[in-house]
Amino acid sequence: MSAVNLQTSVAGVALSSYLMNASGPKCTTAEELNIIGHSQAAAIVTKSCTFEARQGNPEPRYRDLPLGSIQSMGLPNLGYQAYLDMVPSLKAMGKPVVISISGFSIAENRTMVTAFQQSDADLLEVNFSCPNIPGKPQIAYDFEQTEAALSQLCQLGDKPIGIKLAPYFDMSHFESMAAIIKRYPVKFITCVNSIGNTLVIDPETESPVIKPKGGYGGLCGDYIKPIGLANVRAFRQLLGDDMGIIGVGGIKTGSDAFEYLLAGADAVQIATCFEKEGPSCFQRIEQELSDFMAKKGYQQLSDAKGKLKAL
Ligand code: OXC
Repeated sequence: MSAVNLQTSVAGVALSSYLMNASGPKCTTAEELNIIGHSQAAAIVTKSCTFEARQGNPEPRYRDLPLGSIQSMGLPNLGYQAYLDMVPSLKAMGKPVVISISGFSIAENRTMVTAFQQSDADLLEVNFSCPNIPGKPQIAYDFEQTEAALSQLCQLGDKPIGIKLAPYFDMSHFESMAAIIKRYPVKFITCVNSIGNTLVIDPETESPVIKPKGGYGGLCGDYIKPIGLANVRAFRQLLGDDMGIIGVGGIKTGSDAFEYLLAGADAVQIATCFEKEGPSCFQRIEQELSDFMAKKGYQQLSDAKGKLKAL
């Protein structure tokens, strides 16, 4: 259907196109995952699971904003066992299954990674960067903890392990994280998670727009696209062509997706746009990306991947 060939792969797993959902909105229940399975998304990505099921943070915990959203969901999910039980029915929909795992300790992550290593899931994305759990700082900002976790989680089976990273803002942080990643068999990275602990205030009510953590929440959507692009670009340069890189942050058009391709992403994930528009966004953005690339005379993703031009 696409004039341009949008087939790609991440960590050796073939994808029929460049776009999938992010572990974020509308991917928690079997019903929601079924909708993704029947959409044009190239893979089914689950909501980050924890050891036990969670209701998540108190409401209101999500607010649409003019250029995106702020949220502090607090990892509401069914608990890892439910997703483990769901793997066969998700796989039956005929596309790769990406399991997002977000334990509150290395021991919990070990247990969950071990369990999913023995399942038919295709990729395991360990979330080191949820900003919304009171009292649990993001592992991705603690380089020692990140290293301690990777040293244990990468040896639990042959399925490709990736990590979902927090947004970094300093070159030295890109370099430190890349050096750690290189020491372990991490097969892919997903960057970026929301920008944590931002504050949106309603001047009429004189309060924050979300309740958890006194209003501090993860900023998503257009606001964070330049940060997502910078993280993908920096890690592509530091980690080389063999690292799988999935870009996330503010993708809502084909040209947004194309910018992530130029920065070096192998695939992209859609969060806020999927939340606002629903599953038709995957086909629309895919078509827009194909049209945009066709107009430039490109035939496949590799024609432009990582080929950001110098000024
Ligand atoms: N990042 C996550 O990893 N999780 C969700 N929000 C976010 O920004 C959540 O559930 O709070």
